[in-house]
Amino acid sequence: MARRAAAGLLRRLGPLAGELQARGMSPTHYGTTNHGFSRFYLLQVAHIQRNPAYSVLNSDDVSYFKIVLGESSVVQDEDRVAVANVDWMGKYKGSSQLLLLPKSTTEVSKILSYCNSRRLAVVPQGGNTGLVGGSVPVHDEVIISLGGMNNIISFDNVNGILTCEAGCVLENLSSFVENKGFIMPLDLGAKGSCHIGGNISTNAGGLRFIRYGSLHGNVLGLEVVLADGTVLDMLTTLRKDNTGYDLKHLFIGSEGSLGVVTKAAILTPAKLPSTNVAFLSCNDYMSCQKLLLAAKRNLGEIVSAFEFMDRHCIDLAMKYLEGVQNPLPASPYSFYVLIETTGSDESYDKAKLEAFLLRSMEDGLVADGVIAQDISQASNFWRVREGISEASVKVGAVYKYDLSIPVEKLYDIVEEIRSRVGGMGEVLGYGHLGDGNLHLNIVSNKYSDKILAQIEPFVYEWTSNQRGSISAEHGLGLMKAEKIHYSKSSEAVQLMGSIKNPYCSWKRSYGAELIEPSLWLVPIQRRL
Ligand code: FAD
Ligand code: 2HG
Ligand code: ZN
Repeated sequence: MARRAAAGLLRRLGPLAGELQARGMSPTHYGTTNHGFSRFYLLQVAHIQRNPAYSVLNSDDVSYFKIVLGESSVVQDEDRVAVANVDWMGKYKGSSQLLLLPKSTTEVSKILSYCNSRRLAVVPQGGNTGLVGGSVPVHDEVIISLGGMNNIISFDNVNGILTCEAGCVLENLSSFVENKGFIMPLDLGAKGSCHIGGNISTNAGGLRFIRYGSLHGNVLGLEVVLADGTVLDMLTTLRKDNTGYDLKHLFIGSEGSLGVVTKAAILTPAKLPSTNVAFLSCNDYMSCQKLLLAAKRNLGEIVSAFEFMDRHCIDLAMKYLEGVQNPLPASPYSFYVLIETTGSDESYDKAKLEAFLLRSMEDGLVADGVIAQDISQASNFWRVREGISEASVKVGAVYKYDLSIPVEKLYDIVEEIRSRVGGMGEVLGYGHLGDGNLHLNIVSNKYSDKILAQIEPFVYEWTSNQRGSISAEHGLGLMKAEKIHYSKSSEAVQLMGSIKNPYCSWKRSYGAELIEPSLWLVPIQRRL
C-alpha cells in the first residue's frame, strides 16, 4: 500500500522555477479589516473601565495635530476611522474619534510628546492584522497608524541588511529584497497587509521560523519613539555589539506598550535557488511527530517549513476558500503535513526530499502525498495552509488560541477541547509543528458564553501545567493581557510592570494608578 502511494508521491516534478517563493508569487491580500461582519466580541472587554486619568480629545487637540501633520494626515472621517477601530477578525471594536497618519519620526515624536503632556491615550497601529485585539482602541484612544512611513532607507547588498521605515508592508519588502537576491527572514499569511513595525512589535513567528528563527535574532537595529516623544536611536546594522544592555529586544514583541517602532534594520538571508513543497497525509498524530523528527535528521539544513493541519482544517479550507483544491482529494486522512525545502543545489535537494519521502512511506509515517510540480501547485498547497485563518472567520465566530506546547503533547489539548465543546463548535488544530506552536481555533456560528466557558480557563490552565506558553507568536493584546500569569511568574510580571511604568511620581501626583497591575498591557494602559 505504502509502495503504491510512494510511486504517486515521487512523481518527478519540474523545477519550481526561479525558485518560487511560491507564497509570494500568489500574494494573498487581506483587507485591513472589514469582512462585512457586524458582530463584535465585547464579552471579554465589557469589564474594562475607561481610566478617568486620561483626558478626552477636544477640538484644540485636533487643531494642534493639523498644524503638526497637515490636514490630510488627521483623519476624522467616520468611515475611515471606523475601519481603524475594528480588528481583522471583526471581533474587537474601539470608539476612537481620531486617526493620525504621521509621515516621519519627527511627527511621531511630536504626536507622542503632545499626547503625553495632554494625557491622551494612544494605540499604535500597523497593518491591523493582529489576532489578539491589540491593534485597535479599547475605548477612545487616538490611533497612530504607521502606514504613511513606508520608505526603504537602504539595502546593504554585501551583508543583506535592509533598513526601512516601520510602515513598510512585509510583502513589499519581500519583493524588494528578492530582486536583490535575498529573502525576508519571516513570512506569514498576512504578508499582503501587515507592516514590518507590527511584525517586530508582535515578534511575529510565521512560516520560516523553523529555518531562520525569531526576530530577536534577525532585527539588528531599531529606532523607537518613547512615550514622552524621546527618539531612541538604536538603528545599528552591526552583527555584534556588546556595549551595555541590548535595549532593542525590549521593543521586539512588546506590542507597542513601551514605544512606537519607527525604523528597523533587518538581516535578510540569501535567496536560494531550489525550493520544493510536499503535501502529505498521516494517519495519526504520532506519525506527524515521527515525521518531524525524521525530517530534522534526514533533511536537516534544507527544511524551510514544517506545517501541520488536521482534517477539520482541510474540510473548512475546501468549504470556504475560493479556487483552492485539495492536494490529496482521494480519501480523507486525519492529519496533513506541508514540508518545504529550500537549498542551493537543485538536483541534490530534490533527490534528498524524494528519498526521504519514499522512506517515510515505507516506514508507514506518510499515508499519501504529492510534491508540487510547478509554482501554481506549490501556491495551492500553501494557500490551503495559509488560508485556514481566513476560512475560520467566515464561519461566524472564532475563538483563537496560539500555544507553545511540547510537541509530544501538542495535539492532546485539541482532543480535550473537542470533547468539552462537543457539538457546539468545530475544533481545528494546526500550526507550526516544527516550532512546537499549535493554533487551536474553535469556530461556531456565533459567540456564546457557553462555548467560552468550556474553553477558558481550561485551555490556559492545561497549557500552564505543561509549562507551555499561552501566546507562542501572536502576543497578549487585549485578549490575553490578564492571562499573562499562566506563562510568567509574578516576579517577572512585576519587573515588566516597572519597566513599563517607571514614572511613579507621575502616578502619585495624579492619584490614580495608570497601570492596573492585572491589565498593564491592555492598549488603554499603554499610556504612551
Ligand atoms: P497590527 O495588527 O497593526 O498591530 C499588532 C500590535 O503591534 C498591536 O499591539 C499594535 O499596537 C502594535 N504595533 C503595530 N505597529 C507598531 C509600531 N510601529 N510600533 C509599536 N507598536 C506597533 N502572526 C504570526 O506570528 N505568525 C503567523 O504565521 C501569522 N499569520 C497570520 C495570518 C493571517 C491571515 C492573519 C490575519 C494574521 C496572522 N498573524 C500571524 C498575526 C499578525 O499578522 C501578526 O501579529 C503581525 O505581525 C501583525 O502586524 P501588523 O502590522 O498587522 O500589526
Ligand atoms: C498562522 O499560522 C497564523 O496561520 C494564524 O499564525 C493562526 O489564525 C490563527 O489562529
Ligand atoms: Zn502561526
